[in-house]
Amino acid sequence: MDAWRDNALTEAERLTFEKDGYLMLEDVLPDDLINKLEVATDRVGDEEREAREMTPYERLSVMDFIGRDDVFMDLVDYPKVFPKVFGILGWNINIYHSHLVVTPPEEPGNVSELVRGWHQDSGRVNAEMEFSPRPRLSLKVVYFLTDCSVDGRANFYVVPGTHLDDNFVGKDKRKIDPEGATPVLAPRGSAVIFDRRLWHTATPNASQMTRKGLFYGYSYRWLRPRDNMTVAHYIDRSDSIRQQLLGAAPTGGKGFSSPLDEDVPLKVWMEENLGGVAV
Ligand SMILES: O=C(O)CCC(=O)C(=O)O
Ligand SMILES: [Fe+2]
Repeated sequence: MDAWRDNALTEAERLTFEKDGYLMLEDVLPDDLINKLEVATDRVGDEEREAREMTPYERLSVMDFIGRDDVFMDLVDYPKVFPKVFGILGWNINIYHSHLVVTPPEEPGNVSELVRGWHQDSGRVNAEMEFSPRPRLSLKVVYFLTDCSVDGRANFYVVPGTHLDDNFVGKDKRKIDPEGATPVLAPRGSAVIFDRRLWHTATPNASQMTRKGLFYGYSYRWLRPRDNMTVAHYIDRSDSIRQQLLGAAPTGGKGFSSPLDEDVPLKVWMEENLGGVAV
């Protein structure tokens, strides 16, 4: 895991993330890995499209996908990206949610309504947290398997720097682009890390190219998972840090909020490799 040390979050990256609410990392996935991820994504996508009786043109989102193929596990603690995640959130974390999104080109002849759905992530968390600005609590990493470096390809849209503005988009304005709406121009093989509070939306695909993205959500271990996290079949095959990230049960009842070292091997690794870890 020397690679984790070599890829630690830099001060410049931290400042970008704190200022903009997101961070793009280009060229993190090599071609052979992207190809394997694409095969697995297509398989899961085809299975779901059939089960849900969807047309080939509809946007497909599959939650809780990471336990559906070995290759998806490679991204849980991916060396070029995961150090950024623990650099931002610290060590008491796990994956709490995942989704795989396939956005095909629109049906020929269909005039896109360009519908947006501007939001902050996490549903009721935003309604029930009384403090403003609301706390970060979680973030997502999106791995782009297809090239979104050009606008119009179902790009992930954000308004940079809005993560501390709880009311940036009013309830009745969620379907139109607010001022500052920006496509994240992410090339194939890049990863984008975003703060759950950043105002963002999916967009329609006006191109001839299917967009494929894999979303990995990381949160503090004391937050409840946002999907079923069907990964028990991977626990025995995983090293201890990956077990932590997959949400392995702690040694005792208080282990999510007051963990022992055995519950959080990532903490031990950080102390041994990065020197004195705070709190
Ligand atoms: O598919 C997208 O571009 C956005 C999905 C989204 O809103 C999310 O993952 O939180
Ligand atoms: Fe979202």
